[in-house]
Amino acid sequence: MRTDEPHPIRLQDYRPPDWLVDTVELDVSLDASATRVRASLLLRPNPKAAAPAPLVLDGDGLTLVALRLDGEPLASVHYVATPDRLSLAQPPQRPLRLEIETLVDPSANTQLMGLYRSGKTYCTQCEAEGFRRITYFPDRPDVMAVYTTRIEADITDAPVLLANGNLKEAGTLPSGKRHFAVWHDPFPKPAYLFALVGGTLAVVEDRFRTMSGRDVTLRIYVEPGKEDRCGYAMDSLKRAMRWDEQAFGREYDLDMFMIVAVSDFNMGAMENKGLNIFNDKYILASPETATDTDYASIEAIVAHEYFHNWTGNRITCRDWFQLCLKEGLTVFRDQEFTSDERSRPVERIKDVRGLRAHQCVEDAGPLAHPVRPTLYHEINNFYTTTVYEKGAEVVRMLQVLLGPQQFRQGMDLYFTRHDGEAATIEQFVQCFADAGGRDLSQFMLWYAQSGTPEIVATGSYDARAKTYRLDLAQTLPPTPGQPSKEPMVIPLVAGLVGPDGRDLPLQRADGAPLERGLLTLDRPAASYVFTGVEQRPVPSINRGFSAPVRLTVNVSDEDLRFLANHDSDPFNRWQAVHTLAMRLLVDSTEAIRRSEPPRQDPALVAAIKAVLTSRDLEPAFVAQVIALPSESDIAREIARDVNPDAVYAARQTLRQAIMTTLSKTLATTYQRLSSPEPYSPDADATGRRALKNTCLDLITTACDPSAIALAKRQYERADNMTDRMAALQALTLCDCTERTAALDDFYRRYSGDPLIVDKWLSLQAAIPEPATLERVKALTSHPAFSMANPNRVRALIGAFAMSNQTQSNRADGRGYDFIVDTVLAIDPKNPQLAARLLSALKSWRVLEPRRRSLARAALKRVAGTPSLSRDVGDIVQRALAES
Ligand code: 0A1
Ligand code: ZN
Repeated sequence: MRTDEPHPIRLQDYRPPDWLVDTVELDVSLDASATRVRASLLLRPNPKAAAPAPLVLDGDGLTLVALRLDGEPLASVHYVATPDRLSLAQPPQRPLRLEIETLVDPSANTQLMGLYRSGKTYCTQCEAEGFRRITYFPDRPDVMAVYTTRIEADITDAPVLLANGNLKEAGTLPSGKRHFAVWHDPFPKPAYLFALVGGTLAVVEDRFRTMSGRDVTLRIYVEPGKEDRCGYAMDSLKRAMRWDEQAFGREYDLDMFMIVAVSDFNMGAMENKGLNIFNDKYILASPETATDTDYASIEAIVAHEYFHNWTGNRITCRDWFQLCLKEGLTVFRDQEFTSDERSRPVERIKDVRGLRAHQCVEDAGPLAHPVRPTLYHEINNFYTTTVYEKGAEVVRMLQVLLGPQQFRQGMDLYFTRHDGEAATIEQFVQCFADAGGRDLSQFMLWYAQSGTPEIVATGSYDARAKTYRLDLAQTLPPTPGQPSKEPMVIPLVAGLVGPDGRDLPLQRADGAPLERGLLTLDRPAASYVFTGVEQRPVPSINRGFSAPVRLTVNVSDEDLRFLANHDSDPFNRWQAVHTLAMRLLVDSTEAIRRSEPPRQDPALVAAIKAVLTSRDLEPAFVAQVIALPSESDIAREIARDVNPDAVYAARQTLRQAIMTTLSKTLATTYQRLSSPEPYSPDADATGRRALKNTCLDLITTACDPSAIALAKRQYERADNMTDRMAALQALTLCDCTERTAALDDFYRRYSGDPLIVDKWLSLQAAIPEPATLERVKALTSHPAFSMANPNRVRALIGAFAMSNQTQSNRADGRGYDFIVDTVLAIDPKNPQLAARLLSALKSWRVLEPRRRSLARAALKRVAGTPSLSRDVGDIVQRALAES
């Protein structure tokens, strides 16, 4: 493990590299346990660095076999090679060629970083610091080189040989047993975008004509036999390519774009230049094997990786602190793509729900960090929802502030000004400052200050003066390392909704209209007065979630119900119902803890009924409205002294009230949406299924026999995985014989398909019953489970830790013990996976005292374990730190 490196790494210590690499020629001879890698690097001193400098190359667990300088073997007095570093103390200060031979063992690589095997396939993962596990190299993103890769392998072992760029040459060696392929990527790139693949793979091919009329070959490589499950990924890729041309003027730049799907992968996918490597979960889909959610993820992730070609690859990051430069921006772009392909309001609601469920929780806990961190111990731990999703929100705010046209001009400027460079956030934001002719220095605080800003909005109507006054105040809570903060620039899109449901014109005191309804709060507090307001309006603030803040407005429940019916902004229409439900659920949770009866709110149920029966709303939107705040949403709102059992009980009470009061409406909606049409993954059909299955979920709340029969019927008759899974999920939430039968049947049907077995594991891990812990433990010995496969671990143990609030937070602490035992078992093999699992415990401080101390004890046990990986060590240190 890499323990001897100097840590932490700080942004302020950034220095340009001493040496640059112009070209890399790699010759990789694949072998299961002894792959020989010959790297020939053309290096030169960096004119921007202080010369003369030693030459220090990064390594990670490497064995040096041979070293030559300018064609001559280098005597051992001239260099020092350790597994982690190759250094030449006094290299000649001129361009030089270094030839390095290393031996690596892909079969022994359980970290899934560098060159490893997924099944029998050889593949690589180099982001962030995996290339140094293949050869010695200045493994930092500001060293960009042109790569030529020759791969050699046994023909039977690896008939397909792929690397970045275009295929230059291929052939069989004289023995007839081995063959080779040479790939050349003309675009200079950082080492983290390098990839190669070798194996027995089937290919699905298509074509795309770019806007300038060039033909690009598109290939998706999968395990043989799975070719018929690549159609949706290919279709998504072509739509993403077209969209990037239309929305951003960005064209693909190589003759070939390849995707390889593998079964063992630490993350979702990787944007290696011209050769994306994917977790097969995000490629393979057919109506019988994938749910609507799977289809949507495939579309979003294929697009995300493709969009990286411009935001990440052509323009990369100067250093890893700038990770959000590529990730926040690319998430913003994939969210925009999905909004254009599907329903914009529904996507916004889903994205914000995700942001609140994950990012706001991270921002409120011990792992909070700025969108651009300034210090890290282990960069792998910064592929976070803050860098990705909050990073996307920050880009979105630039768009809100500048308006769509100037925003696009800023993006164009960024692409022309920085193409081929390794850039910084300052350079990115400067493009928008230049395009918009404005000073964005205060805006930079969004990158530097962690924590979710809290906004209090107080509105008051003066009937005599016909004015409406809005007082806004912002505070930013302290976060680790940041006890006090500066006021931020907060773009709040607002409207005043008149009694007839229409927006009133927003006229400032000086008579000027408020452009785009945008209030920009850039001080601790500000007041806005609107004139000519004839009747008392209801304020609708932060429309479309224009700023990622926590907003409290002094509106009554009655006003919220009015907004739920009338707000012209669909996001705030959804938000109004969500806020009403949240108010009730928080009150009820507190009542239950005091052993009092939970509060009932017939008016909320009536508001839900109004949405359910409204004919002008799209089903996907209605599904979002009736999907109540989750248990973790409620816990986040309560924020301290949380008892997950009380939260669960409060939520169940509201579900029961909806189920009993609206049983007819739910049943008719369910029936109306049960369509005999063949399955299609398009947005409309997906929305109808989402609403139907949300109704089913409510109908089965009390597990009464007729509801169970309905779920059972849906399970048996389903012609697609979405409906079958939804029915199985409803059944798993009821302790009944039908549940056991359906779970057994599901396994029998799909035991040969690991991605479907994952669904079976996740459903069982999420059952909110005390027996679940033993069930999950037993499943770890099931033949279908493997601790070595990240998808299996996330499906079973990740689902237990992250989506089962009552059982992972059992009052006896055994949930924490189990999670921690698993983390410690996985850590020696796959530290990244272990660290991610451990971060499920990050919110331990919000729990009620008993659970809090049990969770702390479990974390302390991790902290006290010798030889932790840097990944797990870093998470546990931060999780326990007193801030
Ligand atoms: N850049 C990828 C995410 C990614 C990061 C690290 C990985 O290695 C374990 C793999 C993928 C993305 O944003 O899609
Ligand atoms: Zn990405």
